[in-house]
Amino acid sequence: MNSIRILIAFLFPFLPLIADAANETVGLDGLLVSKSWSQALPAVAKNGVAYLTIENNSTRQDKLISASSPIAERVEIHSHQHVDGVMKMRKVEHVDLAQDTTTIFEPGGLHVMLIGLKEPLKKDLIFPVSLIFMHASEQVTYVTVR
Ligand SMILES: [Cu+2]
Repeated sequence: MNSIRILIAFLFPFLPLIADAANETVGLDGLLVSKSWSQALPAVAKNGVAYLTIENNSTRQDKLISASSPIAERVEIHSHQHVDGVMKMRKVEHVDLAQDTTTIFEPGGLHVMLIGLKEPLKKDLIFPVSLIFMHASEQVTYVTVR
């Protein structure tokens, strides 16, 4: 069954059916990526943002070190910080994922920055984002636009 899903996902990367099946992915190393979503944006938008949740139930601390997606030219990991009373986005080199913790990427906090969108973020679109960790193997999460 899994190999069929992977084959279909390969042939139709934006097919909603597959995303439903794969919305929660657990790596062999115990990292659970879930609740991946993005905000719909006008077609003129050049950049978008994705949010997700990472649970580290593995036996060691880990780090998210990078991300990529076919929907954007470049993907960065960002945080929001108050600088002189103004919220500013800042690129972070990695996100620490301590053992037995849940890290939530959410509006006003950590987010996956999609720079140079190749396709508009229309409601109900689903696109893959690959997450690269220091220890755990790479994981693909399917982001739903809402
Ligand atoms: Cu950002």
